[in-house]
Amino acid sequence: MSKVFTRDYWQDVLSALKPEGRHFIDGEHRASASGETFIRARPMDGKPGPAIARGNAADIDTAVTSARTAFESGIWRRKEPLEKKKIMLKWADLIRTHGEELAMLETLDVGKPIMASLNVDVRLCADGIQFYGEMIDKLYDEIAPTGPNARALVRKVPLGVIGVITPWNYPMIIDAWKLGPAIAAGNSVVLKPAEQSSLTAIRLASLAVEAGLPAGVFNVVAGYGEETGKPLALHMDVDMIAFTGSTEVGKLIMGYAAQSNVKRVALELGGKSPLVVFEDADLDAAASAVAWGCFYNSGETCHASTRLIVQRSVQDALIAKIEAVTKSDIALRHPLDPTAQIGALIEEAHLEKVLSLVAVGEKEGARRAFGAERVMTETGGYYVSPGVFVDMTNDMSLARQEIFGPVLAAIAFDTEEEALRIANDTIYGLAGAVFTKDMDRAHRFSEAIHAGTVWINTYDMSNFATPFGGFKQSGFGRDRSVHAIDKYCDYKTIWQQFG
Ligand code: TXE
Repeated sequence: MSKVFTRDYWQDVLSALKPEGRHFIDGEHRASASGETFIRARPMDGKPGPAIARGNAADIDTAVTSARTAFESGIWRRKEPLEKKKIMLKWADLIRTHGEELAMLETLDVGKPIMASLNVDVRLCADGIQFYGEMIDKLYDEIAPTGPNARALVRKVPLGVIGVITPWNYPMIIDAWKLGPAIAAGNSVVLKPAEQSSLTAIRLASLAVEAGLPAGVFNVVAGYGEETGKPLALHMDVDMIAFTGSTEVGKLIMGYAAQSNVKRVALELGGKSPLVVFEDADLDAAASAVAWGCFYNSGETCHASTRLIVQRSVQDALIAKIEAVTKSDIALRHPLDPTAQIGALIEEAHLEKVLSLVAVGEKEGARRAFGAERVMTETGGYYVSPGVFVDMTNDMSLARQEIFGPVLAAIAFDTEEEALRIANDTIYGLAGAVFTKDMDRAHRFSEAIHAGTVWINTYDMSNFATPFGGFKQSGFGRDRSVHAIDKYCDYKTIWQQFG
């Protein structure tokens, strides 16, 4: 019989939870060298969360030394590929077995609905570790063409120590996107989770060791960006930083890499993705895609479809359908309510940022069609209802700035050229979509939108086989797919001469 998840059930899981907030370094939990911790308000109700170790440069240094020692010893990278694969697959299984616990830790930190944490975040995290685990014994090196008296091996070798800095919106999924390929390639990792969401990263590390990953291969140092992320990115013994976060901090990371040891950098940054709807489109399908594409995870999604670019003749009809879908399908409720489709925003400061951007938008002349208001104040926590603004032009701040909340900017167009110009008029290039029944136009458009992913007549469909990442100021380097492994490796030529 399948389990019935009720709010009481999840409340019991939460009551029994004992979150571990210490770093995970060299195979064990450790307090900060300074002894300091910090506490955040829980997004779901504003009550104090668990104490988290407050890392600094000393903790980063210890973790990097542990990662370097593990790498140089060869204890992981020189292991038989089949053995490494078994460990990664066991790790993925342990993530699934501890799914409810991990889901609750994620919901506690982030405020997203518990059923989404369980069915989406935990599942995709485990699938990601499994995907890269399965690749380990299928990676071949190359032999380059040479003359008859030579043999040139082109080996793909791990880089060494990878620093991973992650955001708070999808902590477990983004961790897996980076840990999977980095560790499968034979590297050691020091992960610095966002200060808002440390708990699942710390638990993933202890589960990795339980699965058999040698101590030091995967370390987690919790803490603030300036205090832990910066020393990690400036560290002279870190070979690469894989970062997901804001474009602003992404630029700092490039600077730190240049100021220190020319470490490599891969950046997955912000977005302001266009979703273009032509008048011949299936408006019901488009309305559903727009609403889910923009409002899922309360809009705290880098590739959210935040700019609706809609042909003027169908604008009113489409907005009415988006409102209907949003109100009937996208239930905003307490995150422990199993019927919740969206929950709280990450923290009070972020809620205020979202509401102040909305206020600026209204001052600039954007008209609220519905929503985008603070709600559920009686529960405590930080809740904003999904909302849509119309009468907009693409130069208004609601259309240009990443809001990272459930706020859609709708901009009308008359011609295909105008739609394309508006779609590409952004500093970002993470994702985009076009809705039309004219397949010639769909393909023309999908080629012309400058973005790492373009969907036709759908939004946010993906799997592990497809690369994810951005053009322009959305960054560079791709997560997911077999190609993600390449950025954690370097080519090494070994030329052997005969006779
Ligand atoms: O991101 P930050 P924040 C966007 C989104 C959001 C805004 C701010 O618009 O509203 O960014 O979010 C670490 N050196 N995205 O402030 O600051 C930090 O501790 C080294 C889009 O949370 O970029 C965290 O681990 N590290 C995005 C990580 O960087 C530093 C997801 C991201 O934090 C650092 C998140 C420093 N000087 C926010 N300063 C996406 N692409 O999905 C901070 N960090």
